[in-house]
Amino acid sequence: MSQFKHIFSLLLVTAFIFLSSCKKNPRMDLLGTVLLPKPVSVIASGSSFELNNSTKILVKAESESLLKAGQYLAGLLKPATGFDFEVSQTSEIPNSNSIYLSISELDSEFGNEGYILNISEKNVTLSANDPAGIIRGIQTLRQVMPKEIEASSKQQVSWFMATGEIRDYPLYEYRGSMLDVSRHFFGVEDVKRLIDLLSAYKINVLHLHLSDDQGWRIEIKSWPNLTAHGGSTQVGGGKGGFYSQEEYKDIVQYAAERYITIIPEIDLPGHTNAALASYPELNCNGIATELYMGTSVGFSTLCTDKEITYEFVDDVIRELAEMTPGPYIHIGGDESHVTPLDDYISFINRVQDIVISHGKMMIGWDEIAHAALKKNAIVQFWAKAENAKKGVEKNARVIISPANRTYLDMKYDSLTRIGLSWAAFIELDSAYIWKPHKLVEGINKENILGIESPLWSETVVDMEDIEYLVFPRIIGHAEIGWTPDSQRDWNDYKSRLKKHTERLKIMGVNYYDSKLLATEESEKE
Ligand code: TNX
Repeated sequence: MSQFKHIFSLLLVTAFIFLSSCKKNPRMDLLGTVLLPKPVSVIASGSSFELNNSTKILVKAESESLLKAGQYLAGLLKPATGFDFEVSQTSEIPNSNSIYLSISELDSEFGNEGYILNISEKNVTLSANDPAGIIRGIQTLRQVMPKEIEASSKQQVSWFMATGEIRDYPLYEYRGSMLDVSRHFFGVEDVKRLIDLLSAYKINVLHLHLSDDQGWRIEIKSWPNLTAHGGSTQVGGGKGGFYSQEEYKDIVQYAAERYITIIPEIDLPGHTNAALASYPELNCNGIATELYMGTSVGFSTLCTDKEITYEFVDDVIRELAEMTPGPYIHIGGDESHVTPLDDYISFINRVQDIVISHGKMMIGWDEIAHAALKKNAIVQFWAKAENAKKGVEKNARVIISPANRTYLDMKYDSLTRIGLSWAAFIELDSAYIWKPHKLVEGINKENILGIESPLWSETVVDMEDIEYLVFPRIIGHAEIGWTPDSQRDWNDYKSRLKKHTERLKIMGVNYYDSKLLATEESEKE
């Protein structure tokens, strides 16, 4: 009898071990996970993977940038999980409890930024043709995790994520935002925070509007008074500021680690009062102007028939090009209302040659389409469709930034506490429901480099203001730039965005709480 008892308890123990070893992960649905921008394809497999304190981040050996991507991921996951991830290179494909990053040969449609994210009960694998795709896929992985992952301190949460496979790549190669640091100046930390927030939505360009009538914001060693004097104030008379070359390089590097290209803009030949106030010789009458702290535009111009003007432009663009690894320099070109058109055209033609001589591609606001555009010139459509069309006729590619859809400084509605409204009120639906290739007849998908959302800062004074105008509108623009049109739908986007605001709260983003996202009575639980 006692022998029988013994066998029985042995059986019990075995059964217990067996059962606990196949403890099922909770069932979860990847298709129900909110992803912004929406990926090209999602297949759900109905189970879950649990990230825990023995999960490893492994990267395929051979690539330094892949190791960096792994460290970037560990840095994102650490604050909320408290896990000290081991990030290491491996030459074997791991099979359990790891997040494995690898460069593999994916089909050509994945390009540089596409990725495949596969989540099984045992493992997560992320593969791409290029580290840029790994960084984009990491943003998706973040959104597959519980929203608490965005917290800056340790959370008591089980880190389960739904299993399945996401295959994804962008619609447009250029998905940008712009920050005007001239009208009001924003320091390096603010710019880095913005870069981090933009990177979460797979935005890959940050255009910095570095000079305007109200302030010159980038150190140019050969013309030091530009910042010493021209950077000393801002709209409303505050103390202004500027980036030293070291600080600018630091921003460029920080952005590059997130595979974001910085595009520096020096606005020419108009919007140049800060330069004209700093150097009398740049004025036709040889007399320096006064610093300007107002907001109206279109009154200033460089003296287009003085040779020193071109020496100045050459020095500025050379120094900028030297510290800008990205392929573009933006030369402004907008609203030069006091430059006669013929002078404007010959000026832009010369500046274009200067940009090319420093190995960069020229971007300009749509007015530059009046000039003799050369190969690789890019026209940024903000105001006049006929200019953008003229650019396309001259074989330029177009960045789509129509003021009435993409200008982040436009108020949401008449009650918005900051912002302008000259182009439109832009509520979340108006920011989302449009297609770049349907805006202007004759400007088709192949003419479009991508889309960009500028934030002009006449009324924007601090990071809270920036976040209020940028979020959540830019998430819609990010989706327009990334997701195939056939997969975009306002109601679907709206319901994803509504859920996503819980995540924005944890990220500490001061987003605009639009009434369009308010929960209707019938939807309340
Ligand atoms: C127009 S857009 C401008 C900017 C202003 C902005 C305000 C463009 C190329 N020029 O100088 O800041 O409107 O919305």
